[in-house]
Amino acid sequence: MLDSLGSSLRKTIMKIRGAPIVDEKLIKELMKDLENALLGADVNLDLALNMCDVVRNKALKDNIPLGLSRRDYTLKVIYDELTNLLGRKHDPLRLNPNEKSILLLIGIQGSGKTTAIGKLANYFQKRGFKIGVIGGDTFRPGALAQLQQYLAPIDVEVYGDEKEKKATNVIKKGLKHFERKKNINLILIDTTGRHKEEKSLLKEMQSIAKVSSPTEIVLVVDATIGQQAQAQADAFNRATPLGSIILTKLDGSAKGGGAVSAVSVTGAVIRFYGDGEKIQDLEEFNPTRFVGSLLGMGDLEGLVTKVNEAFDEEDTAEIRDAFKKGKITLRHFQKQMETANKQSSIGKLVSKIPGVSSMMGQQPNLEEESQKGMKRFLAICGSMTDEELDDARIIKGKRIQRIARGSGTSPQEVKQLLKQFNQMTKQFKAMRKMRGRRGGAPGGLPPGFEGL
Ligand SMILES: Nc1nc2c(ncn2[C@@H]2O[C@H](COP(=O)(O)OP(=O)(O)O)[C@@H](O)[C@H]2O)c(=O)[nH]1
Ligand SMILES: [Mg+2]
Repeated sequence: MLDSLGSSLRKTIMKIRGAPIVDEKLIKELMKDLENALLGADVNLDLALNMCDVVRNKALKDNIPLGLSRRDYTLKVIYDELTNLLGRKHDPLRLNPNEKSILLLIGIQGSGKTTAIGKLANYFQKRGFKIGVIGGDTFRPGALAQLQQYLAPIDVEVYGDEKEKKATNVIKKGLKHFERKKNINLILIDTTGRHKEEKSLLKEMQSIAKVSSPTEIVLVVDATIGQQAQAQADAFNRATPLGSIILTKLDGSAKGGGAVSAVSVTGAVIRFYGDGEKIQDLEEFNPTRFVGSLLGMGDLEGLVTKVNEAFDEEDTAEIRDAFKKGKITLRHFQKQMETANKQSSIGKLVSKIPGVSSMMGQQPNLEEESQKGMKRFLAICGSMTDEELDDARIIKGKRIQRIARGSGTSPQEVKQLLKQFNQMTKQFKAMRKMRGRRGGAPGGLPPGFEGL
């Protein structure tokens, strides 16, 4: 899944980054791509269409936060909605090392229970737990040997009894065995799961849960079944409040996206996913990180944080209000520049995504220049008093000298900034008049103020 869904999503992202303009036509096209990518991964049709609708509406209709491009905003919306689709919240499995925790693994035959037992043992051993495993699969010949063999490299004790045919008996005995061992603080129980469907599986679960009082019951779901996982997850989720889910075989499955979204829609918690046959092939399921790795963007989490910072509704509203009243001050410009400053670091983050900078045909020198100008502007404003920021007209003579000294610039540079500011306010006033005449349609706004 990480390959097929990931690569089609990455293509979509590249398209956004590479397009000369992000307009309605492009967004429509992107939504078609997104839809195909999701359906190709066996995501349920309604879920996929709904997600595309949300992205389309947000990308086209939302007020783009001040200082952000529609491009970055659209990217963030896609990221958010994918995260929503694939997991909603991050809910890691936290076990108390001072208690004996018991995890009971259930799941249909071949779903990957025994493998998951080994992976969990390895995972928690690395985190300082002392683990005991109970081989509760009394049905499949050689099941105990498979368990012992898989666990051999990490030196974990496996309790089993080949002669005992009743699973609940083995489990009872195993629990007694580990009860005596004071240092063991995590017991993992493997089960048979010779079932092909949920009903009998849940019955078995109930009888084993009765004799083992597990801390958590973990349903192991094979992700290659795609959106069919929903029925299993749903029945399980309703049967036990102790439940969580491990999705296996996400490495080999083209339908993984369908499985993840189908489980997530039931509200069941996915704790881990398996992405290989080896004992270390277990990942904590963190939706944000998961989507990040799908999109092949390690930096995307950083991007989202930056975008969220830039999305300061209050500031936007305040500046919009000032603009309406024709009362733009240097302080508004300062805020605007601060936002733009944040945005340019977003641009930097985005450009770190492999291949993006060449597609955007970036000119590093130009960016550096504007960066310098922005820094200078912010330094000059930073040396002004509140009074000056609110009314630039009073900035003359000695004040100019003082501001230049305080900001490490020259009086010429301060004057230059004031001149620019005057020109801007004139432009604003002219625009307000035009806007009034045209009945509200905003004309072309000065750079950086498009979001107003
Ligand atoms: N590629 C891949 N194979 C897996 C994964 N988890 C389990 N398997 C394989 O799936 C098969 C069934 O696993 P097993 O643990 O015996 O399933 P059980 O019947 O539920 O105990 C084995 O061949 C495992 O190697 C996984 O995350 N990725
Ligand atoms: Mg097994």
